[in-house]
Amino acid sequence: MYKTTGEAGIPDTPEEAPRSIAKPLPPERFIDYRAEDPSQNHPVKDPGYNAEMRWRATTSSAEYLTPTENFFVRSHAPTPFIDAATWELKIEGPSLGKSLGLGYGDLLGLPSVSITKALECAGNGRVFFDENHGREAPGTPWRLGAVGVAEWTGVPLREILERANMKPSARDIMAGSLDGAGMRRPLPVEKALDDAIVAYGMNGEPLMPDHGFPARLIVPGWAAVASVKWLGRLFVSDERLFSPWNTEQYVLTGDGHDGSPVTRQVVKSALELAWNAEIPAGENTIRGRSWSPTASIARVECALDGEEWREAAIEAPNLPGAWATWSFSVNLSPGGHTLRVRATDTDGDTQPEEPPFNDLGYLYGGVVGFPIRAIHESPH
Ligand SMILES: Nc1nc2c(c(=O)[nH]1)N[C@H]1C(S)=C(S)[C@@H](COP(=O)(O)O)O[C@H]1N2
Ligand SMILES: [Mo]
Repeated sequence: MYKTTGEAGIPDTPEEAPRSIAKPLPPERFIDYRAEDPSQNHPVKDPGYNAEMRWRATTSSAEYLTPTENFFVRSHAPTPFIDAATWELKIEGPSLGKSLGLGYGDLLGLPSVSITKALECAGNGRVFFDENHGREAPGTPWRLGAVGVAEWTGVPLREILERANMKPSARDIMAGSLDGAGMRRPLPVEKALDDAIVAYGMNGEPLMPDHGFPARLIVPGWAAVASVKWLGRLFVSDERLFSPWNTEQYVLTGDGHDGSPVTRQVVKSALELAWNAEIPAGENTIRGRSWSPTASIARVECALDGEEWREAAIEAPNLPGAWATWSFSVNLSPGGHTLRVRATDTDGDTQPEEPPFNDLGYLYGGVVGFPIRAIHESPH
């Protein structure tokens, strides 16, 4: 059966595992929300196992893909250690002609694809509902580092469902996880057949334990909660399926929302600088990235200290559903500045000034003003 083991001396229960996220989280590269961190504006010890990537030039400049060791982690339970030799993905349910059980070797033997896509938490940017609009929402106060772009390798869900002779009447697929969270998150069949994959590779390597080894879903363009890690079961039904993961959590409520599950992400932007970065006064090239759930980036505009919007120079690659890097030249007088950034994708979706609020603080796509402090260079 499914076996999680405490390999590498890292046990898998919170009591025994002070780390509970397996990979190193050096403070210069991550905000570790498991610890009270007085250097943060929002010190928090939240119930999850969450680590935010820091946006800064030293860790995210030259490479298009987010290095796996810098990729954010968001888990509801400690990272489990699953033995690939005994792992099995069960595909079952009334909408299938036959049930399947795929071992790790079976999965690796099926037709595969590699896709370069963003993976982004539903709550990325949540802190700005409070900071920019005075609407505080519960949950991890992510700034903009709960996102990364990776090359994901795996088997299209379509290939697996075809092998199980899925019936045309199928509607929903419940994806079940093997970690302590026991996630059960339904995915509509149309999205499953469109572009979802069962991924076993990330940036050319097997998945790391924190990111779902041996296999996870990747559901491109959708809030990352759909991309269930440590996948153990796919249950396919003719009925709409429900669990707390699409009725209580990860739903849009309040302010006129109807309680439906979070699906598609929104356009966002970030600077490749620390929050409140200090940079030399004078001519500067500011670099940043903008991303869209489905499209490429058509335009990025920046405005310094309330001046007019001017266009940033977008660089290649600019892959749909991933991100585009860009640069913008500014002349900074010594002192504090604010650089506002607004991206528009090739579908015409733009970052609004007033993003719609929802009670749980998901899908913050609003324009953010990035604080920068320009300082005199010390004479040499
Ligand atoms: N099994 C399982 N899958 C999961 C989660 C989890 O806690 N358990 N968290 C989800 C959420 S909310 C996010 S944002 C992403 C984070 O993926 P990452 O840790 O690989 O960056 O995984 C999703 N899949
Ligand atoms: Mo998330």
